[in-house]
Amino acid sequence: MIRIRVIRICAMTALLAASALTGSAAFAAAGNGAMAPVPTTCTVNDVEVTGTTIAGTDAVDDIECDNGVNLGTTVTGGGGTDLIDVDGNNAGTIDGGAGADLIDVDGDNLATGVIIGGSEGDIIDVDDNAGKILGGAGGDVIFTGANTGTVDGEADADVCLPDEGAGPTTCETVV
Ligand SMILES: [Ca+2]
Ligand SMILES: [Ca+2]
Ligand SMILES: [Ca+2]
Repeated sequence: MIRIRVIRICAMTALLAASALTGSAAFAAAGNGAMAPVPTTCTVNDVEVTGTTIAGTDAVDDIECDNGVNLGTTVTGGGGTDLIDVDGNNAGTIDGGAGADLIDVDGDNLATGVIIGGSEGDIIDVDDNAGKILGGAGGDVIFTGANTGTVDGEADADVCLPDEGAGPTTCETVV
C-alpha cells in the first residue's frame, strides 16, 4: 500500500514538473510573440486595407478602424485635415500628421498605445488612457477618460480634459 502511494506521489511530481516546463515554454513563446506586429483592418476613404501600416494621403482622409488598432500597427493620416475614427482600443500608433485632425478612439489607449496629433490644432478624444498621447505643435484639445498614462499637449496652447485620474497631464490648460 505504501509502495503504491510512493509511486503515485512520484508520478504526480513528474507530471507537475512536466507541466511547469510546458508552462514556462509556453510563456517564453508568448513573450516572444507578444511583440510581433498584428495587422489591423481599417477603411481608408471607404477602401478596406489590412496591414501593419495603414496610411492616408496628403489630402483629407476618412480612416475608419472598426476593431481597434493592434499592437505594432501604425495608422497615419498624413497631410490634410483627417478623421481617424477607431472603434475599440488602440495598442498601436495613431499619427494624424500635418493638418488639424480629429482622432476619435471609442475605446482605451492601452499601455502600448501611442496617439500623436501632429502639427496644427488637433482634437483627440479617447476613453481611458494608459499609453501616451502627444498633441504635437498647434493648439490641441485632448479628451481622455481616466488617465494613468502620459498626456502631453506639447507646443502651443493646449487644452486637456481628463475625466478622472491624475496621471501626468502636461497642458497649458487642464480642465
Ligand atoms: Ca491626410
Ligand atoms: Ca493630417
Ligand atoms: Ca497638434
